[in-house]
Amino acid sequence: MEIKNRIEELDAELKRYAREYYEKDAPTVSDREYDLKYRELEDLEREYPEYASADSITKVVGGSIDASGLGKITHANKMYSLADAFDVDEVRAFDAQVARAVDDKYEYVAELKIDGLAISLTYENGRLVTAATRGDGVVGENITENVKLIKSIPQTLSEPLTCEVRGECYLPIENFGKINAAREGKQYVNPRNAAAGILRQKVDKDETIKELDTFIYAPGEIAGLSVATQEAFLEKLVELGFTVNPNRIIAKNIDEVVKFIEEMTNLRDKLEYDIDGVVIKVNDFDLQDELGFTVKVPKWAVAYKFPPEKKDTVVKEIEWSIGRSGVVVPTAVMEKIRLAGTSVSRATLHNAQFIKELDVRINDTVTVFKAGDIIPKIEKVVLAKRPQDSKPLELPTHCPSCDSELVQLEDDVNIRCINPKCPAKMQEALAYFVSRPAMNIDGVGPALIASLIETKKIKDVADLYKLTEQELLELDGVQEKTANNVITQINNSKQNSAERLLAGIGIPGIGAVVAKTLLAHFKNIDTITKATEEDFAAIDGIGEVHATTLKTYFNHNESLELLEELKNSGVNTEYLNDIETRESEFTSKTVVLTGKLTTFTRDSAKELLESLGAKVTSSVTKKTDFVVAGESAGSKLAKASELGIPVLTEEDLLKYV
Ligand code: 1X8
Repeated sequence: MEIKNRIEELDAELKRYAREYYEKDAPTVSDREYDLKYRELEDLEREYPEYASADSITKVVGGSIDASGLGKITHANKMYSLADAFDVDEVRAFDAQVARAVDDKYEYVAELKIDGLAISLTYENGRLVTAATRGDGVVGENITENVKLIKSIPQTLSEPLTCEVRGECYLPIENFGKINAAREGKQYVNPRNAAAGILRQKVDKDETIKELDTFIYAPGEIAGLSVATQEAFLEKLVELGFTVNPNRIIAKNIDEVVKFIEEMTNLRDKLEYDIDGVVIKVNDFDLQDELGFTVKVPKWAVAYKFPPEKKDTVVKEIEWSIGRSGVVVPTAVMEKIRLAGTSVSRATLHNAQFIKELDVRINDTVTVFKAGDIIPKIEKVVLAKRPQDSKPLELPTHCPSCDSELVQLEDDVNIRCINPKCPAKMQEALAYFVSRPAMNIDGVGPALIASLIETKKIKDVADLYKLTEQELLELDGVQEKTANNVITQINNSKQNSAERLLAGIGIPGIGAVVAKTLLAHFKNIDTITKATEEDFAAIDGIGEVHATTLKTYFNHNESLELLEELKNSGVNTEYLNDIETRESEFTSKTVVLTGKLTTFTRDSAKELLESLGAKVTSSVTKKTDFVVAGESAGSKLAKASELGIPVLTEEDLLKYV
């Protein structure tokens, strides 16, 4: 997934910058750029803590655990996740499974599923000794000091018990609003992420920690508690001083569970905290033991997840912005609503065709949902609520950035700005040209691109290669070191194998993979510019649409001139990565790289593995054949051992170089 890759990429980049800064005393980026990237990483990790690596630069400085870092705690026994049920049928199927496995009568406890952060609390002789996040289920972060500030967590139990209990830490919706209002800079996106951010920060005296609350609901290690059922356990928790959620039932059968689910679905909007479903557990602990666990989840419990929320709101205006290839991207700006934990006021309308099909108009009421639980999308227009005087939306005729006339090509769902000098388009095009999958020019960030365009120092990608250090120094805030580095990076990129150039120039639909296929076949860009549509279409992996787009692109004189100009500046147009794919143990295998590699860079390890016939992917699944782990490998390594996937080291790879 893109976000995960971005997190990994930022972490790797920032670690390199930090090494350059601290160890080599030779920074290659400005402080501002470093700070912006650091903040982007922090924000992403806060928003997607599941992708944050345990040794991220935001937690570890200079390769060692930061003095104020949290540290790790290995759970006494694994903190399992639950199997999901996405509808009532799946809840009934769960019950059928329980019924098959259990001879006696059984009952369920149904509780709310709190949308927070799972925590584990350990008490010795009635005193709180450690607190940990769930982490990857095996190892969590030590949050003991922070947890001591949460009022609902007793530091001393009413009995001197030794036990471990688990529950959810959450931020009440009202406190979420308060904290965001008081927060300078970036807002937390929802209470869950806010809770994660607040609870896992290094500063332990932060006042906002006091705003967190908890519900405890699960036994970790409770040998001394002498309770035989979940319900008795929950009651005991209250006696001991914990806060337990009162919304629960003991259900004699699955119909009662289903009724509870319906009631809780209606209650959801009225609660002061976010919930994302209902947890159903077999009540009796002996029966739980009898049912046992799969490798991943208990067989005696299931989590019913609420379907994605949908809500109606009103479209106030349509914003038009310009994308990389001049595509005009419409965004609906709507009245703010709270949807699945976040405030929503914008949704993409994709393209002109989409707008036509949806027939959305200003002041229309629309039904909004979140795709993949993250991205707000408009499902439909509520026609019954359309104002009498409404008129179909008029598509823009001129570019919002450069005011040149927009065009819609035949069979194209988009309207486009075809002005090659359009600044908005140029910004996007340049950002893509320098990006990792394309020319991979480090140090040329969005801010630098913007000022280069604004000061008219560049008007297309070819101008990058004509930049001088002097010109860079004329820009605000550019120091000599930065200027020097930028020029070096740009110069270095001239030696790239030509598929990077082909991917970088932004032919619609031609990304890194297609570009590589083309260069592997034609060997250089000159030949590609002269190929026919049939030549293209005959290549494995090149579709008819690609073939047409390529031909159209190279039929334009401007395209050929641009390539000529790049070539004259010394940019390589030959395919250099002509490595024969060798037969090896890795041929047709799926490999995941993780941790810090020292002998290889990520790219070179990937390239080597690919030359050995492997497919390199980013997440460890049952389909993964090998994991290559460097230093401080985290959750992916844990996952590999869990799944029994062979783990290799860098040295193992060296044999193939
Ligand atoms: C996760 C959660 C559970 C409960 C409530 N909220 C959650 N987020 C509960 O049992 N009432 S259980 C659970 C888990 O086992 N992963």
